[in-house]
Amino acid sequence: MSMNINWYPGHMKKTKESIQKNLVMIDIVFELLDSRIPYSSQNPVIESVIGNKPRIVLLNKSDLADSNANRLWQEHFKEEGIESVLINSISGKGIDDLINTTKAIMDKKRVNNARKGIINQPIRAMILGIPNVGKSTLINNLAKKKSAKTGNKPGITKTNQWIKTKGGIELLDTPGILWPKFEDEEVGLNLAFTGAIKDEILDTETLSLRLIERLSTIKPDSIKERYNIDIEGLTGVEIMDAIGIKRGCLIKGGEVDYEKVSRIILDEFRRGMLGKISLELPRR
Ligand SMILES: Nc1nc2c(ncn2[C@@H]2O[C@H](COP(=O)(O)OP(=O)(O)OP(=O)(O)O)[C@@H](O)[C@H]2O)c(=O)[nH]1
Ligand SMILES: [Mg+2]
Repeated sequence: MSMNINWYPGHMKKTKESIQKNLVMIDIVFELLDSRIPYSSQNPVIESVIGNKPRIVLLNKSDLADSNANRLWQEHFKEEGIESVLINSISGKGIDDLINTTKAIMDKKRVNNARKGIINQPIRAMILGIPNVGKSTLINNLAKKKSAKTGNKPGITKTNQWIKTKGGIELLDTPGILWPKFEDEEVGLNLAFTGAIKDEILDTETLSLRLIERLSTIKPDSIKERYNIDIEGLTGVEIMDAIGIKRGCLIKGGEVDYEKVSRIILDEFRRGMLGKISLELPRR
């Protein structure tokens, strides 16, 4: 599986350098991960990108993940000495927790500053994450009002570089887009299932078949309940046939339209219609 389409070594180097330029201005990094795949959705060299900057892991799309798995991931990060917060960037759930955690981490610095006579200094943060993990959605939710378009057109001054949020936190208005992992097939599939990488990586039918196979192993009820079919003893293709028939995805001659049924399965999974499903658990 080739996933190295948009990222090549020169691009990664430039990305890292431009993020590091911004890091100089900030106090803390909000590292956005997908709660369903916290391992697969983490940039492979995040530590070397941010150096010793404080960070909080934001387990985003937590509404789509299994709540028990969410808890296990939080414990996992805690064991690694990393603060994590469960977030739903659309509803804003978890944002208060994020603000409180940020303040707690930065409190030492605030006390030190106060000693030096520096008071009311805002905490400055920036968001980092791989494509599609929810960076823009979170920025919009944190911004009290819709931030003005700045862009890099000539004549438009970048005045809105910092977005004021609750609790005296200022957020850099442009997130850092990091490259995803592309070392193994399992990670690649996880990224593709959740929509982090484009469907072109793998044809839709194969991707959907792999998802069905995965779900029938980790959470067979998700398929049974959503499509109202008994999948016991069925192969992946037979399950797709059954879903195709249920959904009327048929072409002339009564054959199942695999393209159509594949799209339905992937789309419904990504929108959480098959339930709250975590594809990864912390490795022990
Ligand atoms: N269910 C759910 N969907 C989310 C959440 N956060 C973001 N999304 C959805 O995920 C998709 C991607 O969100 P964006 O905010 O565009 O992601 P991004 O990281 O800015 O993506 P790029 O700009 O491409 O790097 C959108 O369809 C969002 O609505 C969340 O917490 N829960
Ligand atoms: Mg974006």
